Amino acid sequence: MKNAIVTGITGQDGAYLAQLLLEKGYVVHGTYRRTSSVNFWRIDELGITSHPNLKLVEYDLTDLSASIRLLQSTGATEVYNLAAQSFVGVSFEQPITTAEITGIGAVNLLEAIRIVNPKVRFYQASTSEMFGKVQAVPQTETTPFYPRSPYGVAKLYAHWMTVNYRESYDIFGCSGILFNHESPLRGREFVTRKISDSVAKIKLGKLDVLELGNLDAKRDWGYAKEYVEGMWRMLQADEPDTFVLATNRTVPVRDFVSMAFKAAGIDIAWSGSGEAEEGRCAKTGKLLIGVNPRFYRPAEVDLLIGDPAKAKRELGWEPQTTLEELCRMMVEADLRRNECGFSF
Ligand code: NDP
Ligand code: GDR
Repeated sequence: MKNAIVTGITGQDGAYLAQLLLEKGYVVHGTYRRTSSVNFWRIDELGITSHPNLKLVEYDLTDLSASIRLLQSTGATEVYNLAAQSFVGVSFEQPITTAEITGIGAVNLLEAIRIVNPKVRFYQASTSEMFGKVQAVPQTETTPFYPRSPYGVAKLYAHWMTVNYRESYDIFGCSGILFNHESPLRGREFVTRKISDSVAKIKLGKLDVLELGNLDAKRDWGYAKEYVEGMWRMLQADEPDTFVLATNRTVPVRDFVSMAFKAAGIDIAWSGSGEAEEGRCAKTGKLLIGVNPRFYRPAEVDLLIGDPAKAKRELGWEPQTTLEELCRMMVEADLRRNECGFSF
């Protein structure tokens, strides 16, 4: 039986990846942090929390000794490192914690692999945030990096350490440079889910106005469930490598907002610009969207669009779900949840 570790099982990708691996017959050791109130709502929603092959393990990525014991006690042959302080906005407020978890944390696992069993295959959750102030359009595996946040810098360190362990110690380390991927399981601090949840609340009369930051930022948004399949394929390849997973379509935040309201049957009319921009219901004129500079970042990533050609060619991976379908799926899920008082 195949035996894998998934760090960050309480997160969006960890939940979907655990589900995929269980479906493929793996024993999955899913790690979660010890907190005063552990939160398994995602794996609960996917119905896998009590799966006999899912073993939940308390673990903190910043602890090297815990990383070594995790490798020893599970005997896993594949490690998917999805755990991170993953919110870009918070990384400006907590740059050192972000470096310790998101950067050094990955090296703790790489060291544990080197010490316990160098044959273990390792997936590092790298990110399009490493491209930051983009040096080429679209971005590929060879586009130069220029991160624009403490998060992006920490991820770039972890990315290069993965490449370095591959080249220095022959460790099967793959780096997946994944562009934004969303789903109904996305955290509510991220913009797409903040939007889908707020649209549902406005539709149900539970919220008046959705406040956002930079509406001009453009992102290449895909469906998370499809992206975890790409992670798995990377670790099944003959050779370890670096791959971009993306949709090759970029859309401004503003258009995603319009799309989400449309999915709830509301057309938006936009006016103004910058901090004075607003969106109103095209039919009633009611104010629904405003800009609050509180949500601006000290440095922004303006435009991301990835070219997943290498993943298609070498892994047979390509995205299937359109952004319109994804957005509708998220709004419908949040309408259902808000109708019954769900709060995550
Ligand atoms: P989430 O924020 O939803 O999940 C992050 C996970 O990491 C949570 O389970 C969290 O646990 C865990 N974690 C945080 N700190 C620690 C720690 N010190 N020790 C152990 N676990 C910890 O992220 P996603 O699922 O969206 O993303 C998965 C990975 O992919 C992340 O590394 C992210 O940076 C990266 N990525 C994500 C992209 C996306 O668009 N979603 C794109 C590119 C990369 P807890 O619940 O306790 O907080
Ligand atoms: P991102 O995702 O920073 O790309 O990182 P996020 O959804 O937080 O922001 C996307 C863009 O939307 C703009 N924005 C807002 N963002 C948030 N969160 N809240 C707002 O109110 C708001 N208004 C506008 C942001 O400025 C930004 O330009 C995500 C994370 O999952 C990372 O872990 C991952 O590596 C990258 O995607 C790829």
